[in-house]
Amino acid sequence: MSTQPLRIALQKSGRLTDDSLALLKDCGIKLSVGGRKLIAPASNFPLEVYFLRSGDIPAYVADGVADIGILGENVVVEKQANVEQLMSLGFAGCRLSLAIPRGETYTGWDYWEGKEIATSYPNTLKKTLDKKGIKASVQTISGSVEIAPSIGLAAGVCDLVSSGSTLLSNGLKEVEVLLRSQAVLVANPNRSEAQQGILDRLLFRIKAHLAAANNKYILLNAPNDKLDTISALLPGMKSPSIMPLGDSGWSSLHSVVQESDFWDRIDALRAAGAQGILVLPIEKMIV
Ligand code: PRT
Repeated sequence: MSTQPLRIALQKSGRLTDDSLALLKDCGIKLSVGGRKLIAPASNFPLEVYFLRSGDIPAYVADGVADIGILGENVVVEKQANVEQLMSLGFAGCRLSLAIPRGETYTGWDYWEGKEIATSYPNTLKKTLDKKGIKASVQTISGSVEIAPSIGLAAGVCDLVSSGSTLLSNGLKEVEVLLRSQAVLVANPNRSEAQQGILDRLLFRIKAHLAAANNKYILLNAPNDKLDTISALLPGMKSPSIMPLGDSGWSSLHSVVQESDFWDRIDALRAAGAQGILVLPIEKMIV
């Protein structure tokens, strides 16, 4: 009996599309994507891709039309659909923020009392206002939210921000962050054993890819009398590999360092006496 493929919903066209497809490619999954196809099967993995609007993905996954999906966490929160959030994927970072005209003085949450706020995220905004005990009027609009104050539709906006240049060019300033978001993998909570098996294989590959992207392979030379200090700065996956150099009194250390504190660690290694430091990208990392 042939295995039923796992169905994954991806954004058809937009900010998430390229990174979502690149992630599957980095997981070694080959798709026949082309033309205007809405469904693309993988040729070397039991996966079938459905291309949908990202706003529709929570409902499709919750209803079981797709088994899993990739979309912004902001949409998962807003749609309140019955989906399980499996993991963050590290791209499409943004925040959902409140913004007001630059010339206005912001006085904190009380500022919003009795005011009108334009947004495409009414559920998330209303929930936050309720939590803060603020009574404001939420105007739901589906696009070009940032022009609402200048046309007299609202006192402020609640919209997604990444670089901040859209707010700037519309004469607005960010005053509160409601939510920080990135792309996430979600799943229908009711999975068969077979679907779970395919999902586990996919998760294993995604984790290996993300771990590799967040780490670097490092090689360096260390004087033997400094080995303990330098090794302590290189916890790696277990501990560094240490090999004697031809030059007596010196050793070569190999390890893995995290991207997040990479430069601080390099500074500490140099200060501790490390020399000839080489840093290489990692293709995949199985932890
Ligand atoms: O697919 P569908 O049509 O349903 O969705 P969509 O129109 O919302 O898609 P798209 O491609 O615009 O956004 C998809 C996802 O990308 C969002 O749900 C977020 O998770 C994520 N994302 C990351 C962003 C941004 N950054 C972003 N900056 N989505 C939208 N923006 C917009 C924002 O609304 C504002 O208009 O970009 C503008 C602000 O950008 P900056 O850089 O000027 O601050």
